[in-house]
Amino acid sequence: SADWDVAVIGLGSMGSFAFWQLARMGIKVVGFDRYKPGHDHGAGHGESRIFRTAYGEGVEYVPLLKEARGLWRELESETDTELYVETGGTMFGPKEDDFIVTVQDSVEKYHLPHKVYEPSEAKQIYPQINFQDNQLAVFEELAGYVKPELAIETAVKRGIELGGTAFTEHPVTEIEPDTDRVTIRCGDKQIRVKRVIVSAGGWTSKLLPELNLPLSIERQVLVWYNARNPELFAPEKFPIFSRVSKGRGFYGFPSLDGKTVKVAFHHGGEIVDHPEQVDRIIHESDLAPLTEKVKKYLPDLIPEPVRAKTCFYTNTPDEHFVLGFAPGMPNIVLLGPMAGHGFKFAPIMGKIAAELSTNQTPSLEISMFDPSRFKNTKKY
Ligand code: PYC
Repeated sequence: SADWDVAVIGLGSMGSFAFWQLARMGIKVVGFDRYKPGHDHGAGHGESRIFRTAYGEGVEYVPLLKEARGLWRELESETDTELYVETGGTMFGPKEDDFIVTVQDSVEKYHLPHKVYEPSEAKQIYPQINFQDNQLAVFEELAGYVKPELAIETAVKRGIELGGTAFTEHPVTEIEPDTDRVTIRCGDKQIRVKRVIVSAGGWTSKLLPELNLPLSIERQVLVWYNARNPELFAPEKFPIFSRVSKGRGFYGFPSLDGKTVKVAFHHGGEIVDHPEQVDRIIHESDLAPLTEKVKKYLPDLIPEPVRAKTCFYTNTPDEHFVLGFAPGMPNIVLLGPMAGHGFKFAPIMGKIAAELSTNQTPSLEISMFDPSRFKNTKKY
């Protein structure tokens, strides 16, 4: 017999939500994390994460996002905790950019509340952003930010309240599937379960090296700048934004503390093999290029960084997520990695992983995330 029905390995951005969903379904669930949920060693920290539904990464993501938005609200109301603040969002970049074109396709196909502006009109609405002449701006209403550390802690806590067991600061060292059960080793603990959800982010390849997943870990740096007039950047007045460009995007948030504004580059970071190799020291070379972007696009910020933190993405070659049964391992569900744009989806991804691990049909279409699509792809 199995001690628990389902084990979730990694109670971070995705696993915390799978843990909550399983406990909510009345499943005997056990979760493990090498750190304390809400920690800053992985990819689930930084105080704010973007939520948006007009999705430049693919129109197929929109139904998942609509469902995710509802589930964010459900966790909030179950726990009486504010986790998602809807500020609206603006995506802007060259008119012909694929991302901007797909953002427009998604708002049209799914009738998402939005407006499309030329730069001069956009500047009148958000004078805090210096939109450039060749750019188009799409404003969407169903966008804002979520609070990553608080969300992870809240999902785990709620899962425990609903009957889940969590072993935190317990690194799992081995996952061994046999015909109808999976053995998990963690220090001197050894447990057997029916199904395992691996939501270990950057640690996935270390836990399941035999899958040879072509993942790469990319260092990112989050930087906070003081606003000259913080009122202008209050969440009621300033949206999340994403300046889209090929290669290296630039994004930011309203002020959460009434003083500073967080901005960062999207991609363009150093690639390493393992999360522990991510350089957590901040260098002048991390800050200077971002400060140039601040000067160009956000002239109301004082262009001197006041705080910075590192983080990382675990990328896939096609930049789409991983969600589905591990190839050749019918008792193991891979929940991620999420290729640097997954946090907003955590509640729906967690729910679908919970469904897969309990033999239910996934509530939404996920075939584009099938882990077996990398069969013939080498690590890059
Ligand atoms: O999905 O908008 C996003 C995002 C920004 C930085 C990382 N992901």
